[in-house]
Formats: sequence, structure tokens, C-alpha cells
Amino acid sequence: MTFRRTLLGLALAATALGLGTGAMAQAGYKSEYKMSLVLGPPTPWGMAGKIWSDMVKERTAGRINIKLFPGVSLIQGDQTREFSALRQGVIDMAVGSTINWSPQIKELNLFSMPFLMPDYAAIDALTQGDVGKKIFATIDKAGALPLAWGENGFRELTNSKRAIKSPADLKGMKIRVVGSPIYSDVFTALGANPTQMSWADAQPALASGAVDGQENPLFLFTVLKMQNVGQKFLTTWGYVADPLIFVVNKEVWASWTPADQAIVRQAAIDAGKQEIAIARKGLIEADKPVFKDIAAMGVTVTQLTAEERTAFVKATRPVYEKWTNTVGVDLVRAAEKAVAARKNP
Ligand code: X2X
Repeated sequence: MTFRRTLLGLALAATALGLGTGAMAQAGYKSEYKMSLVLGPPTPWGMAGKIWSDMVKERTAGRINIKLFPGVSLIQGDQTREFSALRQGVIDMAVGSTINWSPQIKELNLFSMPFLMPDYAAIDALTQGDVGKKIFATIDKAGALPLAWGENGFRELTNSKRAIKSPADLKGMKIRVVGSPIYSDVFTALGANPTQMSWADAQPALASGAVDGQENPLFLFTVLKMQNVGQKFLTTWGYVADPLIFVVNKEVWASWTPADQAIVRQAAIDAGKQEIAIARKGLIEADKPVFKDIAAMGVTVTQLTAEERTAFVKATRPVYEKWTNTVGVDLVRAAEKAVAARKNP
């Protein structure tokens, strides 16, 4: 009975302090959890974080309250340090890119292998199948708990100089690339002049003309109105696609009740599904409305023919082979098999 009386006392005290019973019952919980994102709303990536955190708040009746930190502001914009910060607890949870975590987890370079995934069904074949499970086991081993997949998207090439139809058109062009070395290898193989920089540094570099081009999913082009920073040419080559991963720091996870863990996990899965649909909107329809929208902004949109695309595949093949060893031969072969066996190719 003493125990019950103590509980009652706590409940009264909590009420007196204006705390909900939820907050009282979960004394070990933080008042706020920090979620890291590179891109905030209204990008699909940002929406992934927002939808997830809103669902968690609602389904836990406010026991788990999450604040979004877009621009990877918890680590001063240095996106390649996100996974380390997550493992160390500087970040409680994240919706992160496989590219940005690949410096710590080499298997994640799989998704950056040029021309491995020809279409959306190929992405799904990897993330929703055994390859995805293996990748999650690797992330778990590396020290954080992965819960669900989302999507940044196919990365298309834009520049301020000319329409790119062949590797020769890229010759000497200064292209901003993300901080994962496979991207430098790809653009070097194509004869371009790649420059590694964070997304925070990329935006002023594009605006000042310090770099000629960049590669990112197309929603970013529209959200940032990249035509206004001189990006007048777009080539839709779909050379890599970047999935996102919903993840939680392991100590934070262990501090939650099993019921709350289940809520957070299910919310990540639900938010991931919603976000993937948002990320693909306008890109999966036969008439590709996003391409039309971008063309209407005065941008020259170049869609490669199968033959033109093959020239890029061939030029980057040595990079693919080199990185097969880094990623792991078995994982790459399993991925190739899954892609070949995909539904609705
Ligand atoms: O830096 C990029 O290009 C971005 C925003 O797409 C990533 O974080 C991978």
C-alpha cells in the first residue's frame, strides 16, 4: 500500500506541477528528443521527420516529444559526422541518408554504386528485401537502431554551362559532390572536376558560380528554385538513388517502455511509407509532371536515350568494380540478383 500511496502522491505532485500523468509515469524520459535531418520541411526528407515526430507525439499522448533539427544543426552542418554523433548520443534520433553515413558504414555505399538501380522497383527490391535486412543488421552492429526506410530519391544532374548528353559534355566541369569518396570517383571517371562539400556550403557555391553543377533529387531543384542560381540544364540519368533511414540512438531506445518502443517503430514504418509516396510524386507518372514543371522554369531538360545512358554506364564501370570490393562482393551480388528479380521492371 505504501507503494500505491507513493504513486498517488507523485500523481498529485505531477498534477500540481502541471505535468500530465504521461510525463509523471515516465520519469526517465527526456522532456524533448533531438531529431537530426539534413533537409527540413517542405522537402520530402523534412516531411519524413515531421510526420514521424507528429505521429509519435500523438500516439504516445505526448510522452515522447521530438524537436526537429534540420540543416544537421546539431553538428554544425557537417552531415558526414551525423552517424557518429547519433551513436554518441549528441543526436537522439534521425532520418538520415545512406550517403552521409557511408563514411562510417561502408556497406551503405551500395546505394551510390552507379547505375545499380534502374528504376523505383529496383530501390524497393533492395530496401524491402533481404539486402535491406542485411543493411539494417550492419547499422545495428555499427551502434544505432534502424527502424524503417524512407527516400531522398534519384539524384539528377544539373549545371549552368550546357546540356549534358555524354561524358564528353562533362569534361572539366566543376561539380559539387557529397562528402563520400565514391562520388569523387564517379565524376573523375566521367572527366568532370568534382569538389566535395557539405550541402550547407554547396548552396553559396552554386549561387556564386564557384561550382558549375550539382546532383540531387529534383524536389530540391524546385524547392530552392535552382534555376535562379544559374542551374539552367538538367540531365535525368537516374545514376543513383538515395534511400533514407529512420534511426534511434540505442540508449534512448532502451530508456523507453516496450509499448512506446512499439509505437515509435510503427510510426517510423508508417511515416516512411507516406514519405516515399511524397518523394515519388510527379516522378512515377508516365508524363513525369516534375520534368515539365522544371522545363517551364526555363530549364533545358535532357532525358537520355538508352544508348546515351549506356555511355555513362560504361564510363563509370571501373568505379563500380572498385567499390564492389569496398561494399562487399557478397552484398553487391545479392543486390544485383534482387534487382534482376524485381517485380514490374
Ligand atoms: O548533401 C546532399 O546533396 C543531400 C542533401 O542530398 C544529402 O544530404 C545527401
